[in-house]
Amino acid sequence: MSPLRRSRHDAQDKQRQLDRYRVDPEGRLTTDQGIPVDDTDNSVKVGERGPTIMEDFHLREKITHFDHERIPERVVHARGSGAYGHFRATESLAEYTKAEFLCDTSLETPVFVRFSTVAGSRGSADTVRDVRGFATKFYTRQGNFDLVGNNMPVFFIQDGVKFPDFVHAVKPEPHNEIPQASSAHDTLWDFVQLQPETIHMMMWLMSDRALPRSFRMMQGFGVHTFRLVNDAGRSVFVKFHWKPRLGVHSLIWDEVQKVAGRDPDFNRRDLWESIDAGRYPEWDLCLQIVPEEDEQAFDFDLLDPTKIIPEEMVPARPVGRLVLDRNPDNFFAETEQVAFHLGNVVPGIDFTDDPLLQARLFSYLDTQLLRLGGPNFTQLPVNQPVAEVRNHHRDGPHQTLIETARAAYHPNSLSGGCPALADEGAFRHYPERVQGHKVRKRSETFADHYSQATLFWNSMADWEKEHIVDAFRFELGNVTHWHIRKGVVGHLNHVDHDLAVKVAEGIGVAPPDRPVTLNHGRSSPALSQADQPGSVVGRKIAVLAAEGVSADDVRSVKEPLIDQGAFCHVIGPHDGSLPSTGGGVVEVDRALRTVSSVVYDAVVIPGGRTSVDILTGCGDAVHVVAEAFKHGKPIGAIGEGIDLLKAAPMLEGVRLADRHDGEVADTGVVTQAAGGGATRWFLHEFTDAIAKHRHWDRAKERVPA
Ligand code: HDE
Repeated sequence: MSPLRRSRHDAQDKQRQLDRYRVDPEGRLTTDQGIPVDDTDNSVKVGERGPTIMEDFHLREKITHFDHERIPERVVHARGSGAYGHFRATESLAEYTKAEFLCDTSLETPVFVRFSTVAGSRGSADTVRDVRGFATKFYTRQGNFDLVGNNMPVFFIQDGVKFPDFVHAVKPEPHNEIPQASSAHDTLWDFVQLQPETIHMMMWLMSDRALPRSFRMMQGFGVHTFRLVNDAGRSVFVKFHWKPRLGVHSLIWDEVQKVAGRDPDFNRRDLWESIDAGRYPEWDLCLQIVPEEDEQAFDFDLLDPTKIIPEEMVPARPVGRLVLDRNPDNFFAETEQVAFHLGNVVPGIDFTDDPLLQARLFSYLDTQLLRLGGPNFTQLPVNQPVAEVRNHHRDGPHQTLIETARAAYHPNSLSGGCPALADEGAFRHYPERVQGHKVRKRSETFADHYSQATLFWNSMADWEKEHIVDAFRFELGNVTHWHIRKGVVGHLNHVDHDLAVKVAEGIGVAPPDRPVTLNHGRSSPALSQADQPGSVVGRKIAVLAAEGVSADDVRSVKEPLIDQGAFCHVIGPHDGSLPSTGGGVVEVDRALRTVSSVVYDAVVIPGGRTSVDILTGCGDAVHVVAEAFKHGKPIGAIGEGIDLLKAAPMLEGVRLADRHDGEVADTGVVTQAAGGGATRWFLHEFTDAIAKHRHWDRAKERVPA
């Protein structure tokens, strides 16, 4: 079979597997035993007002099943959402690996990806300050490969034995289970000040990376150094990166707190709606490859998961493309029951001695046994490989296979010796040479906890630095023990003196009077979120309108934005339609009371005298504009719409179009004085402002929001 047909085959196989388990919602109601049921509203009683009888097997079965509907939530990464898609290599990596899905550019490998927050419970809000999980299951022809990564390239600890300590510290405090899904409390920062290996990761956690605008706009990282092994048995070290086609973009702190109330499902909804609308998110798989002989070539240890390899030292080379194009049918069956395991690797991909990675190899299978109730969870449709599975495992809870072979052991003669051992294509562990004494110790090469935290700080744009300082002030401002606040400031003084002073000044701690370590001055531009690629695809735009709005202005903005892939909602004072200038009507997509500026990426105000007068007199509408301005979002106004901007308390220093100056774009505020529909200039400037994501160079401090 040609490779292309084979690859279609794999995707179809996965689809067929999933289809086999789909339950047809049509047909008549039955019990689990298939017995028809004609009344599920009344239990069987002795007389109409009498006691219910135990004999009612439908009642008993229905209630019992309900009582057992929940499984334990993941101890970390409990809240998540997932999607199916596919991966295709864009160049052959046969020089480095024998993993077929990375070598054959004609293969389309089906995948399931689950994104998650880490600390919160299943019902917590999406937009909390946290790391995001980015776990990918590749259903390859050589078996399942799970790349279980995060949206930050480093981790809090260096050795897996510290993981329970770290998780206990960041989870809600044990006496009152407060705070939910937040790191702003004493136990986490106590752990941080006593465990300086956390500092680099804390810089990432305090940065905007912890507040992603969308899963579609998030990078992913394998974090650990892995190995690739080629056909000849030669190995190289590798770091895995996912780079989103839409660029890396974030929300800001004031916004995420409001979104958590307005739409706690913000990121989940965004992923779902984008895929539903055919705006499929895409990522490039990029690899940093390091020859084995360069293992010692860096001033950090490649095995230390609190370190990155700066991309300026080893470029991240794009080698493949991931597309997510299908939402699951059933959240529990698929997204909740998907079971990732770092130890699921295919021939050509292997582990290193990173002590965090090594502990993870144990943890994932162990946790699935508890969470999914036994060892047969690989038979669940979402977990089943497309590769054939044959072995001597037998029985266990929820066994669905009906094994027909008599011999469940190897070697055997009764089943003809089957299944036979693989002769080719078997996974063979890389024969790394290891020698040493058994010691409970950490390598000296793991001792530098500050240089890369400084590198991160130096690489930030001014506005990113401002957000980091604000985040430290907020988090430490919630810590009640002063020695903890002081301890953290002490560590920050090793990262950068200016940072330590600014944080200290905001939290009532005496600022350090001199630096302990001199800032090395190095930076890595790849770490900053400034100058990211951007686009209007999947962006949500609010069009503020009321009775008497200009239908031409609405249409001329909405249609081209939708054509370019944006979601565009007319927000009106109420649901229904609005009479417009010119006689027609404009349909309202969302009533103002059900939304807020924080769930949109940009706001535009069409003209129409009456409409603008109504909006100017409406506090909620004025607030939408002021808040969008405060959050750095693009704002557009046409004709009389400009008057609403003037009514919002924000115009200090912003230039607006007037009769002499018909079109002005200033710090993301795009205005066109003439009505009668948006001009090409307006559309170009406004879409460009949306693609830039946010506009930080505004005087917004005095704007209340
Ligand atoms: Fe995990 N981690 N982890 N982790 N992890 C889990 O597995 C664990 C670590 C990551 O969407 C658990 O099925 C240990 C690093 C993701 O289902 C558990 C250590 C990275 C997900 C577990 C780590 C991750 C998990 C909880 C330190 C980034 C969600 C439920 C030795 C590279 C997967 C589960 C999903 C989930 C253990 C550290 C990523 C308990 C012991 C580093 C994305 O097994």
